[in-house]
Amino acid sequence: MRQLTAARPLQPIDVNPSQRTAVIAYVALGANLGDAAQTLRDALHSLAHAPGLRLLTASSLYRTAPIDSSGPDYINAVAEVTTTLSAPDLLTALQAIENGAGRERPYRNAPRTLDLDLLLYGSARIDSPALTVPHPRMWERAFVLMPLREIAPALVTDEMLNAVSGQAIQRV
Ligand code: A4P
Ligand code: MG
Repeated sequence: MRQLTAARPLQPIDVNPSQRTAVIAYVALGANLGDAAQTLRDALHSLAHAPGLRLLTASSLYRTAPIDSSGPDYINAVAEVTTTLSAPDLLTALQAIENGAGRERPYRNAPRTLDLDLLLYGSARIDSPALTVPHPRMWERAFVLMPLREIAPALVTDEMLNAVSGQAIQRV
């Protein structure tokens, strides 16, 4: 039998993302420049086909008045995905889809061709410089809560919806 030689230092195991447990995540989609409805449909297609992501459900599209923002009305929606990506890698994937839609960032809350925000990542609470989950402003916004309630009713109570009932929103 072969003798064991001196132990080598342990190497970190490179976990293949495809072997990670899948997590359910919710993504908010918003746009108010160009053909916003078509951009959101294209973004849902991208979410369905990006590596490490599967689209489970998409809400209807909603026309919404800008909140703390300017320009034309927004089109908003929420998607439920399952992913084997870590939360930071999911954010990177979302930003790649935004960039593919010609997203520019002249200033915060500027009108945009496409914004993809990570609302929830399983039950994770994340507070890093680049990523805060749950999204800190999601509970203040009808353009998030209405589509989220449509696809995940257990996550949005009547009280939450009542709190944003003054915000203009209409299902497209
Ligand atoms: N970041 C931190 N946490 C997150 C997260 N959970 N998801 C960081 C996504 N990004 C997150 O985002 C700025 C930085 O936030 C990123 O670099 C990321 O590391 P951004 O998309 O480049 O800029 P932004 O969109 O101007 O900022 P943000 O925070 O997404 O804006 P908000 O607060 O989400 O507001 N009105 C209507 N009717 N519909 C809208 O969709 N959207 C906004 C954007 C304002 N008003 C709106 C709408
Ligand atoms: Mg954003």
